[in-house]
Amino acid sequence: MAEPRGTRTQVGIIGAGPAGLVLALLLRRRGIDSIVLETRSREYCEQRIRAGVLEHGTVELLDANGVGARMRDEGLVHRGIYLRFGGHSRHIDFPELTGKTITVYGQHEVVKDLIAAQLASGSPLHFDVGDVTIDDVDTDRPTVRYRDATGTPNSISCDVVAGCDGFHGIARDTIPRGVLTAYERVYPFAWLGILSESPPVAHELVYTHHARGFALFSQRSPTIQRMYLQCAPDEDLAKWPDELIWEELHRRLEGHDAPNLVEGAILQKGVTAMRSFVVEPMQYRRLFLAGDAAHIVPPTGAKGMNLAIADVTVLAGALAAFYGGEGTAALDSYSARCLRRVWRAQRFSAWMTSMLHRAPAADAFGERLQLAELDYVTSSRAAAQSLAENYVGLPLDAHLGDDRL
Ligand code: FAS
Ligand code: PHB
Repeated sequence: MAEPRGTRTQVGIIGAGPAGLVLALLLRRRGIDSIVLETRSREYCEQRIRAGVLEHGTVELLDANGVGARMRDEGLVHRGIYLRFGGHSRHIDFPELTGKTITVYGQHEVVKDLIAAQLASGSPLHFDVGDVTIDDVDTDRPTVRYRDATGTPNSISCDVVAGCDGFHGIARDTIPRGVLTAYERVYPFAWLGILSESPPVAHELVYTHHARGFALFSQRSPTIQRMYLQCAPDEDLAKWPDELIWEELHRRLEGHDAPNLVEGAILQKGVTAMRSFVVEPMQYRRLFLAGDAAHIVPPTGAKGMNLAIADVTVLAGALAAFYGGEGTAALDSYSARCLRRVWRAQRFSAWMTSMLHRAPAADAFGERLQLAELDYVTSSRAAAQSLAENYVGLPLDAHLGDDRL
């Protein structure tokens, strides 16, 4: 076995999802060195279909940091969403309520753009690594050890390690037992998602509340759609032939002015579990957790990827202060600053989820409450503005600590 080759960098980044790649980009723009380690292949990361909605602040951040060109060309700028219930669709007008818009652009497209930028910059990004561990995390010089794509052992001595390795990564579990407190809610349903070659049902996203369950009609392009059906948490995909999926999507759209659902080839289908999860704190000594490594939101509020990017925006600023000679105050407050936004996103995502999904144990009273909530949020400006400001996203530079009324 070859001797482990020792490398040194300022920030070791574990994971090449939106969190890890945006962090590497923001650090590079500040002249801070990092190395990104990713267990999967480049192809896998670029083909993994996940989120689809970019908040206003996320779009601005990607643009401002030189990776927004294709997003601007191919992304779909949306001025609102539809909430469909009782057989009617009601529009929430984002610019009218917030002055902002969102952009529909697949997460895998964002990841492609970020990987291309990272590789073009010459900054290290290693795919297909294995056996990643974080050692000496209790010291000011943690070491990341891993096997590279050839199986050769390597080590990286860092000032700081960023755990951007998602919900199933190793960074969170590196933190000693007893340090973290986990908060979790697992929902009694999941989403059956498809990617189809078909036209959109409407010009913007349609979230539907229906007695048979929730459905979401999202988009990727004028010819590729992303749609979801609420299903059981242990749903057997084999019991969902294409024709049954289309039949159920039609049924959950039925009613007045029903949007026009045109069927087409289903290119991909899968079941996504629904959970809310947060660990506190999001840091331990020189290890900082960001994105899904620290929190998971149900996708109903389209927050997951945007929250990951918000975390690393805070972390990059704190690291710039640290390397700029301002000490560790910003690093020490990283977790507290992120968690205020994380819990605001958790609240919004849980609220959207409870308002729109049919809980298995739902009773008639509960369904009437949901319809009252939907009626309120589509007929009260104050309620609609609350939904809109959370959906388009809080400004990334919002210091949530000083916004109390
Ligand atoms: P990610 O999970 O994206 O990235 C972590 C990376 O770390 C991965 O590439 C992984 O391979 C790598 N990794 C793991 N362990 C490692 C190790 N030991 N060493 C090195 N690398 C390691 N959000 C929405 O807003 N809308 C949606 O519709 C939506 N749909 C989703 C569907 C699915 C199936 C899943 C799992 C998530 C979905 N999400 C959705 C949430 C998703 O978009 C996440 O919030 C987003 O990917 C978070 O980004 P990261 O924190 O970078 O984590
Ligand atoms: C998506 O396009 O994948 C998407 C959009 C909005 C959501 C969740 C997922 O709330």
